[in-house]
Amino acid sequence: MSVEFNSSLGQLDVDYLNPKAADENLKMRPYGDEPSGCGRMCRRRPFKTAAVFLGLLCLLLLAGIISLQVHYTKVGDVHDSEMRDIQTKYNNLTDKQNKLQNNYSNLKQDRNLLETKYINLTRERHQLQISYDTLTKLRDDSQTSLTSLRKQRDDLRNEKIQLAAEKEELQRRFELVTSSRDGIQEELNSLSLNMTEKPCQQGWTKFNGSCYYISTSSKTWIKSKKDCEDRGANLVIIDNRKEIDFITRFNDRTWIGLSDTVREGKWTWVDGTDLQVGAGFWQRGEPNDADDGEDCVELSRSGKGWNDVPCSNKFSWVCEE
Ligand SMILES: [Ca+2]
Ligand SMILES: [Ca+2]
Ligand SMILES: [Ca+2]
Repeated sequence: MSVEFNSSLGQLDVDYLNPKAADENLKMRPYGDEPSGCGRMCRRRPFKTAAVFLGLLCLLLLAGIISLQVHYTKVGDVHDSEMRDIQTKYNNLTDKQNKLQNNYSNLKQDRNLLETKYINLTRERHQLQISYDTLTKLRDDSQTSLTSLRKQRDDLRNEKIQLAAEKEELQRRFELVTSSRDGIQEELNSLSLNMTEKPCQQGWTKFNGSCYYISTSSKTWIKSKKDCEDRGANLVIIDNRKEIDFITRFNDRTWIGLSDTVREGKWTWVDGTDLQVGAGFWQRGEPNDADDGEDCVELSRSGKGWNDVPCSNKFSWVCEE
């Protein structure tokens, strides 16, 4: 470094680029060999100026350092505040992250559970689908069987109706044939009897092998019975419904040969035979022995059967031989 003092200007010239040269310059210049014109004052002035300059420089440096210190103190405070904020934000974010992590874990567990349920439900749905298909096939088969059975039932119903009609027709023909046969048989029997047995008396009517006298007047039961006996016969003894139909052709009310005059309630024919209990062709509610005085039996056309009445009544009568 070379330092030169410009005496004319009162300045110190220093060669900062060449310190050795400056030092040499100072050494080469002997003490007292100062520039002419300023003397001892000229030798002291550069040092003072340099000292002042250095002092100012030091002050500037000190001020700069203080400024920097203040600046960095403020910056440090701001930095600390920001760091606290950042730390707080970091902590909050960490909490949120933990919560999110927990939520994520919970959601993951829920998802796994849901996935398991989904798999189970899918399996159940598959089983249900199989069951549904099976049931659908069974239903279709049952429907087909039901339709077939209904058709068979309808066919059977039609056949039953036809068979019932045929049965009725056959029954009707059978009854006609039976009736015709019975008529022919009856006529045959009548012809046989008429041909084999003796003829009836004058005024008597022959029917089914017997001869009948039909009265033209009315008498009590006793007198009617005596009239028949006088004719060599008896009051008619009823053997069947055909005989009733024959007798009721002539009169509405006719004495027949049945009474309980010997013992009440014991019905006896005029030939001495007893009527079997529960037998006969009684009208509804008869015999009733009304007023304790009905012991003789009439045959009524309008009543279509027998009735016990007082023997003193007067009716037509029929004798049978
Ligand atoms: Ca008879
Ligand atoms: Ca009676
Ligand atoms: Ca009666």
